[in-house]
Amino acid sequence: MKKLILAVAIVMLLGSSVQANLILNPGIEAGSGADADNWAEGAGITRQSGSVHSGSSAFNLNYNGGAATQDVYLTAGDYTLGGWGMHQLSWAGDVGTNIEAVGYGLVFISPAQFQWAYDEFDFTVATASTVTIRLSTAAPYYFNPAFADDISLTAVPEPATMALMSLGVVGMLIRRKRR
Ligand SMILES: [Ca+2]
Repeated sequence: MKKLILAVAIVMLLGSSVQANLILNPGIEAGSGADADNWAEGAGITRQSGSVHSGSSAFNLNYNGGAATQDVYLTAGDYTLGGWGMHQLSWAGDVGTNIEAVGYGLVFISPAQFQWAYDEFDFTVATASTVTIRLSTAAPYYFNPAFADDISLTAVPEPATMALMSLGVVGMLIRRKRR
């Protein structure tokens, strides 16, 4: 029974390692002043501490159409890109945060004023390549910036891989019992 619990723990550990976040500095915590580590900031984009989803820093994406970007090398497969967005405009619907995998799609987050909201989308990379993750303000209005925090890019574990890993662990257990 102990071995079975161990086996389940191993499979869960392997599964979670497959789903590790591929974004560096995903919570915009690391950096120096307005400059966030691992991200390239366009004009007016700042790492700031006035409005955050978690921790002590997040991106202010400003209102001038600029963006914060990070390039990630992805092998072929399915991925989920998500994150948290917030904006300061008193009406929703046409202002918010774009979280984009350039060339693959984006999710537009437009909650009520000052409310943080999470959203995500799935995309498929056909051949291994470098993909640019881009955070920007949608339909910017003067002095009504949008914000972004806690960006997450994870590989979607293939059911076949998970099944094979489980079978392998069960096989090891059966062999041990026979000895
Ligand atoms: Ca943060």
